[in-house]
Amino acid sequence: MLKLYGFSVSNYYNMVKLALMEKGLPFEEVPFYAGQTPEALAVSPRGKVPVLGVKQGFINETSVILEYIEQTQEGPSLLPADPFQRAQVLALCREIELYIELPARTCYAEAFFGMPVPQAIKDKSKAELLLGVGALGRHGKFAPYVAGESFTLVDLYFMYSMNLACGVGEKLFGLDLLAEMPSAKALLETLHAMPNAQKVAADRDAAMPAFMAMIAAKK
Ligand SMILES: N[C@@H](CCC(=O)N[C@@H](CS)C(=O)NCC(=O)O)C(=O)O
Repeated sequence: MLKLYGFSVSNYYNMVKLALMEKGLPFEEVPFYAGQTPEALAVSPRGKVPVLGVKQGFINETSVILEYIEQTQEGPSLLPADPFQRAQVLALCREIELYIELPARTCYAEAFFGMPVPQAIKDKSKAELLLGVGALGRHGKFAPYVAGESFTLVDLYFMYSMNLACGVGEKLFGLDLLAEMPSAKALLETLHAMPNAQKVAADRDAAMPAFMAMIAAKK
């Protein structure tokens, strides 16, 4: 059986978890906080989660895990068969990760964990986020899903990166990043209301107190 290593508070972990659930695949969750110990690095070369355990070994990096699952497992496809449409979905995933998730992530410490982030980093994050959201507005279709008619891998990136980026925008910059994208905003709500997404959120909420205690202990 597939093993999903990571923790329920991780947004990247939750992208893979929801993909597995939407495809109706059995999997085992293995609690794993990663980090820089030799044991963790033997599972995840950069000490990040998630990691997928398969019979031959470990697969890291969310985008690679998601494509591996698509290529090897049963269940509804989360990538278009047409190569051009598939490229659009994969480009959108990359754009969300590089231009929304990563700039927002530089501010998670202050936005979500009360740990101040230097102003220069916040300024850079804000500028990059605005450019990233602009790109998503130009490339995304939101009709009704990010890439068009079907739920695809980019909806996972959108759900779990955009919600945190919106949190950063609101808490640190007083900005509604989706103010000019009403259909994107509506989609975000619809996606998070999906039954499996609700289960993922319930697991995240249950795991949050222990995670916050771990962060507080590290402060
Ligand atoms: N590029 C990685 C990023 C994964 C990532 O940043 N995961 C976070 C949790 S959401 C993590 O492992 N953080 C622990 C750390 O950086 O030490 C991927 O796509 O899987």
